[in-house]
Amino acid sequence: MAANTDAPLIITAAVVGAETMRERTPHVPYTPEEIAEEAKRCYDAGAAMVHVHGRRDDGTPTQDRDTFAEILRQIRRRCDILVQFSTGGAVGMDVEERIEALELRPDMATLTTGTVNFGDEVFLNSLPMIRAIARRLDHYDIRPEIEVFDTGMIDTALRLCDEGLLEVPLHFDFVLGVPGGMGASQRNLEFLVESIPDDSTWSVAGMGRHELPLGYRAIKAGGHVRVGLEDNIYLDKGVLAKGSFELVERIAQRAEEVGRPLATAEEARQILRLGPPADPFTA
Ligand code: KMH
Ligand code: ZN
Repeated sequence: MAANTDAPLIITAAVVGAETMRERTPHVPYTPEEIAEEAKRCYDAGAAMVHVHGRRDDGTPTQDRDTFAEILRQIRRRCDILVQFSTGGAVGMDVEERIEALELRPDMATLTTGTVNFGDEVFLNSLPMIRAIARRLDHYDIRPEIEVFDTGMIDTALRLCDEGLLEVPLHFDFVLGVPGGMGASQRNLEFLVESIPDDSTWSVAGMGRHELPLGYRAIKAGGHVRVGLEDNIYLDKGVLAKGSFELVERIAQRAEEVGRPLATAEEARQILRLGPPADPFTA
């Protein structure tokens, strides 16, 4: 893996997700205030971006526009962390539901370029669905983060570039260790990094116990890192993280140990080639 360990490290905090429930950890935020408070703690710990899903007060996942508007407003009140909306939502949601909040023009949004088994369920992303999401992202001028759960999703993203629906250079996030998706080995990560065009940027999101080791690998390999309770609820074996911020702190600490500086939100905006902030709640 080509390594540029001088380049600032972007830490993305995946603070909520659609699957982690309070029954598993009491520390997962549900309400917009709770999500924004957690985003602020992660920002203070060194995160430059927060990956956002919506929840109702009882914790059930929602991609409701008004919920996302409130989350965005609450985050903007607290700090200038970059805000990335999920367009994956939860399994079973239809495309329109998944992307209705994009009209709020977050800094970035995800785009999963393929279908993957997701535990006992299926995270469905047919080509027409992917194209519809890509068109909506383009309509609002929102840069995608390509979520890669398996190798073919890179090929599909490049196919969409050929079709003119996506533009190189791309930013990829390798989501490794979902049951049904690509395994969370270092070998797989190396293969994926070698499989993307040279001018791409990338991050890794390891599931469960793989989160921190793969994050450490990415720090040394010149990539970026996503951590948080969406992907992993443990700080150490049997020790629940008290919030995503503790996982961000671990990554920040390791980056310091190996001399990799942390990206500020503004530096992350440059590295990820994002446009200026465009949402209605930007001061
Ligand atoms: N909740 C997963 C089914 C994304 O945020 O873009 C999909 C997901 C991907 O989390
Ligand atoms: Zn997500």
